[in-house]
Amino acid sequence: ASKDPPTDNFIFRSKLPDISISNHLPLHTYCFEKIAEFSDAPSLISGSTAYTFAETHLLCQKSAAGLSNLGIKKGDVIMVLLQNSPEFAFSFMGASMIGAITTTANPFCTPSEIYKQFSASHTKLVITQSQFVDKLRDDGEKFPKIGEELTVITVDDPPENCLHFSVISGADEKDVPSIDIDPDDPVALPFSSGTTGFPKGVILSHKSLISSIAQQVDGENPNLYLKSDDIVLCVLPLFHVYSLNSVLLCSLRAGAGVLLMQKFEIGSLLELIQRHRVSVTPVVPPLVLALAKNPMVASFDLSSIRIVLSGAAPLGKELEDALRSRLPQAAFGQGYGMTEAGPVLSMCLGFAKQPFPTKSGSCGTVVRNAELKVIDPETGLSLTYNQPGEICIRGPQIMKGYLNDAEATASTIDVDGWLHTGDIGYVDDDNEIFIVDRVKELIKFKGFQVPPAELEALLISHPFIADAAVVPQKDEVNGEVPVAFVVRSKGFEITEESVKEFIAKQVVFYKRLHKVCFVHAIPKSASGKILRKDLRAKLASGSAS
Ligand code: 4UV
Repeated sequence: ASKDPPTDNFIFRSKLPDISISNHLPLHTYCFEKIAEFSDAPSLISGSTAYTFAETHLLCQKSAAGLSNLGIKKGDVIMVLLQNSPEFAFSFMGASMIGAITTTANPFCTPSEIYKQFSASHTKLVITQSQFVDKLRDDGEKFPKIGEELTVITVDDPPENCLHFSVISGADEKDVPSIDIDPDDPVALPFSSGTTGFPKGVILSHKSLISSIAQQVDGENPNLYLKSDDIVLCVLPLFHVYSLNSVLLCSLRAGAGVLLMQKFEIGSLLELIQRHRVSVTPVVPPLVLALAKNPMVASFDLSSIRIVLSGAAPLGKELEDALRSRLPQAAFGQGYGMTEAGPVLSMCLGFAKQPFPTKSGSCGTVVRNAELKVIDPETGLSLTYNQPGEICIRGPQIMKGYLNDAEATASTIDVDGWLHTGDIGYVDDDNEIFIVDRVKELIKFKGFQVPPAELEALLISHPFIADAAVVPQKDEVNGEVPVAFVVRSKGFEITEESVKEFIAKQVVFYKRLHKVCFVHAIPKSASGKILRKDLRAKLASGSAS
């Protein structure tokens, strides 16, 4: 149902003044706009390879030409199914340069999860690693035949019928076709379940991404001050919008180097921070936990770190304080993002060039050139300082909408342009935002999205299961874990272990069930909606078995 606009508006703004944002440009033009100032500085660092900004820009142009030579046209979708690597950036920016759209996908997803994104996005070409190609050949799914109907490019040795990345990165940059790009044209298509239901394609335009980057790193006093001598850690996966936007795209724009890591391993992470003098570390709460608690940290020199940004999931104040005492020289704070919001809603003002004092536990202040309000979820009326309610955001950075889902778009962005986040929070007297709860279905395991609707559909497909509901349970290490309430079909026996296994076979690791509680019925409202609050309360009170 579409949300009625409230009758009054109490709007929160940044403490930083609005700036003029060049969001009439195509994304790649904007990101590389100031490249002459730092063309020989390192841009992408991966293993023993480093690409300067000039080399990065050239390889993006060559990839654009190469994609075009392979028949990719304006409006086409390519899927980037990669772990963090320089080729991720070349592919994404190359696609942007020819007006194509990148759907970023998690290579650790199962074939069926990848197929859903592949088919919903109408992907024309896939860029991946050889180890993931078999997922695109899975018999259970209807992937087109590789080499005949589907072009698959690998960044390492290509398996049968695949092409090597050099086919695109070796093209002549002069072959980039000249394309007219409208600011409202889509450029990125990450998938998110939003406030309800299944993962959906989130349409981010050139204008929305430029606006979001500018809100962070542009202006005389940028909210997130990145300098050309910064090295920014890129350990968070680039298929997630947090890393894509706040790490890769912001660094390209600001001239900061990006240190790419394929996976998180505490020893190599610490060693790399020390060796490359990493100065900015965007992380998620489980990484804060590792940095705050792991004894190995004491044996490394981490004095180069000047900013620790945590986002994508709630961070406890105690944990924040614990890491602060280990890295006393660093500004520590949070960003609050949501894929649909472009993604950043708020950012710690302690990261600004002229920083403001901030409190631990806060998610920062709303970004500049945007409006934030907090509404009473019952009445839709907006609330003032210190009153918790649903956070809504409006500005040029938010998504255009969901791909081919007008209904989901209308229930997320109201007629006045406000995006309803499904997060409950308040704004304090210093304009700092505190998130206290989530009213949407979404579960976040280490910051990864776990959409309950997806797990519920899988559970109900089991012949021995009559009904099911999945809700989050708080967890010290992972933040939240998915727990299922299951009603057995009459006369059938099924164990907790077999339900867990049934799901584990079909989903990426972070969607696995941590507990199954058998019940006689799933509590539902008169209209048939699962009463998730009741189930969450049951778990929290320990009365669920
Ligand atoms: O859609 P999504 O997976 O998106 C994100 C994006 C996080 C970003 C992005 C850019 C940044 O610079 C940054 O610092 C963080 O997570 O999930 C959106 C939901 O995740 C929860 C909240 O419920 C969102 O609606 N969430 C995100 N950040 C926080 C958070 C936070 N700091 N504290 C609590 N919950």
